[in-house]
Amino acid sequence: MPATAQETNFDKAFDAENGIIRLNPNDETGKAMMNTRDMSNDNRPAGPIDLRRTEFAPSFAGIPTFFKSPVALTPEDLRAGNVDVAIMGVPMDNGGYGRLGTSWGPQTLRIAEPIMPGGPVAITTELQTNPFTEMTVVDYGDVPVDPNSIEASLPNIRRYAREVAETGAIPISVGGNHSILYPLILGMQDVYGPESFTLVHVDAHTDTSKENFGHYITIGNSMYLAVEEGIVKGTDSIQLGQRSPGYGPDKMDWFRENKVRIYFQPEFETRGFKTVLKDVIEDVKKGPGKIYISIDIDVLDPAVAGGVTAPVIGGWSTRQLMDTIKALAVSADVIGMDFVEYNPYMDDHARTTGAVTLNMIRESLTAIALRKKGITDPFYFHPDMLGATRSD
Ligand SMILES: [Mn+2]
Repeated sequence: MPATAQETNFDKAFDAENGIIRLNPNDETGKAMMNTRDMSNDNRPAGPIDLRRTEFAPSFAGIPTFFKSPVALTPEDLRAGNVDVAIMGVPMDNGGYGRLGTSWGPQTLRIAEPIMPGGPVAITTELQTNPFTEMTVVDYGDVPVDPNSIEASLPNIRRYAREVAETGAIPISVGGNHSILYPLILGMQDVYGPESFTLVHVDAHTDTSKENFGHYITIGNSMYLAVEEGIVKGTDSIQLGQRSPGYGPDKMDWFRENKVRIYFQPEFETRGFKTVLKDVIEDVKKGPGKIYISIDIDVLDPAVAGGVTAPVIGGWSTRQLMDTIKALAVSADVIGMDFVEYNPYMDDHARTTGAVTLNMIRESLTAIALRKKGITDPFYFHPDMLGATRSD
């Protein structure tokens, strides 16, 4: 029997007049992809699972996890292991426009460590601190996302951020595109309350569009929503490194009206990087004392990190980004971080951007460990790095 007009998928899928994209909530393949599987028959005690066969293996060997960290799959694993930091992938792509490929970011970064010595045995030389012995760090696997829809992925991203934070662990989310910032900070709000933290957004783009192409949630509006929806105060919304085309006087009015603390790239160039960074730290210190840091890797210059969705000229050096991460993460209690927009399909054959991104995640782990040790100087280096080994 021929289907009537109302019964075709063509009619069911999209109601253009009302702007409604419909899904089938009963589709079993969708549930299998998005819902947590039943682990009751796994017969294992709760706690992190070490997948290493040997105490040390070079970066290219072994089962890939972030920094060869143990794996945790549930909040019970995090609690049983007293986990400090849970690194989780959020393999969300761009919803269909731009240079696609960020969904492969997390999996690629798990094997992006460039050289030995890698993994949990390595100390961060400049800071003489090993984050993997100072803290318990795990790979929390990936948040189940719907590759067809940013919108349909929002609840899982928010829930996973919340469930990690509820255990007291810090979620470090690895994108994936920047749309994930909105549900991630909603997860933080669920645990810590509205306007309870400073949000620092390091990015070539401002991500302050109201909407994009009729869609409420895209790669370009997390920072707009963070302020407009009262997740953070305007004065606790700090933006660093913005320079991409497309922001005219109307957007400047929005920054002024909402008292957003935005530091456009020309200010770094004019006043000097460290001078501006000192002001940023003063802003952070005026805030609630908790900080969420979102790093879009495209803040870096395309010459050093071109493997991103939307490269913008005139960007940061790796040194500037690592110093910024350290300054921020030792100046307040980090409640969450993300590293987004790494796109392995746009990377070079040496996977330079991937290695840079993974190194930056490592810098953030070390900075969090520094603060736990009581070091709060935003420009700290270990004295041995500043000539102390030469003194008699
Ligand atoms: Mn960006």
